[in-house]
Amino acid sequence: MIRSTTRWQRTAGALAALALVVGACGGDDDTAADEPAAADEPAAADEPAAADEPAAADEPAAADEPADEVEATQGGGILDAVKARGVLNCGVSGAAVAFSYTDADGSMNGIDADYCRAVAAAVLGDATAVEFTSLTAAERFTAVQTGAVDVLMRNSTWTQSRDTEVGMDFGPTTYYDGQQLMGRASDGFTSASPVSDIDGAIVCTNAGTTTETNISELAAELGLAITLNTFEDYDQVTDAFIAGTCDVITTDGSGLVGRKAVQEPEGETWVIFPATPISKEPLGPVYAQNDSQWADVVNWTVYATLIADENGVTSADADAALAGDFGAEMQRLMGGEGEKQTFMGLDADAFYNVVSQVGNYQEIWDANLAPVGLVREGSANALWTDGGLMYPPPAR
Ligand SMILES: N[C@@H](CCC(=O)N[C@@H](CS)C(=O)NCC(=O)O)C(=O)O
Repeated sequence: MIRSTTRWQRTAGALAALALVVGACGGDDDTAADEPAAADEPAAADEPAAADEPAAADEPAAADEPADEVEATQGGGILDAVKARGVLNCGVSGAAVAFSYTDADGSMNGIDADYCRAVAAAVLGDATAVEFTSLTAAERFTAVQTGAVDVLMRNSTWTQSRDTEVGMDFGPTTYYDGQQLMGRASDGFTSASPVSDIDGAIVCTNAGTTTETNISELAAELGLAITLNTFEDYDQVTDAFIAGTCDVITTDGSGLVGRKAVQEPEGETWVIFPATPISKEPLGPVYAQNDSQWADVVNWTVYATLIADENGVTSADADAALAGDFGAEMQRLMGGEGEKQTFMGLDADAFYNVVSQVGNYQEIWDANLAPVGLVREGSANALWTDGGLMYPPPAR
């Protein structure tokens, strides 16, 4: 299902830089405020609500519980299937700013889209050999289970339930994120606003996410009365916010920064709070369980971009790295003396193709996340040598 290009994508180019810092708002929709809905139970998340009708809170459903009749058909052999097909089927959002969104020219852009290209470069030697499939949060894991996609690069949080009962395996985290909320400064929020300031508010997000379960649980713990409305995708969530039918929207902080950068209306100030996210959202590749060869391929593709970053090897340096100018580890990783790529069913130059065609992690960041104002320095996404959590194992 390929989404059409939306109005906000046309403005994606005109992005204002914005640091990952924020402000705040308060429920000013009096009607919502004085009839607090039973907000502690999240909507039946996997039931995508009718497009613009928010799903009201009733029976909680395990957000991404797969439909029983879905038969997991991926018992291994994904690498050979992709090689035989000559194209990588990659699941993305298509509506997640800076992560995966369909550009005005129809191209798919963002850090998740670039990691789809990196896997295609590693397996097929061609970063363009990707078939992108846009999936809502509620649809995404079924597409992995049924083999409709070989890998999911869709700002998906690694959780215990997804890594077990939902039948997924998770690759290295490509973006350490955390859930935050966004409201209007004109409603009184500031970047220091506590979560309790949303008491009585209509809070909106997309269905099938950790987002809705996180905010429901926290609201219950804090004894807040919120009305939680969920929508099929984030375009609808942001449209409802702009229309004023939502007081506050919530998702991963990076998603709010992206939406603020491309959709904040003239004369209105959207602020993100609280300063410390309310959850851990380690976002990364997702693929079917029980295929360790495919897991190695996807995992080491991500590690290759981080090891190149560690060694300061950019896409322009791939040849010099292959020649040994950046040391033995980089020479191995590029396919030179003592290469290890062929032990996982790849060509020796698999990661040479990744770095030369897509870039290292910093280049991928600069191309997709920096334009919306996401700052890597000082964040959990910095390299371990700079105080962050990015710590790829050694290529030896
Ligand atoms: N990381 C969370 C949330 C993922 C999520 O769906 N985020 C939103 C906001 S950025 C999104 O991708 N929206 C795009 C869409 O709805 O397609 C999860 O894995 O459940």
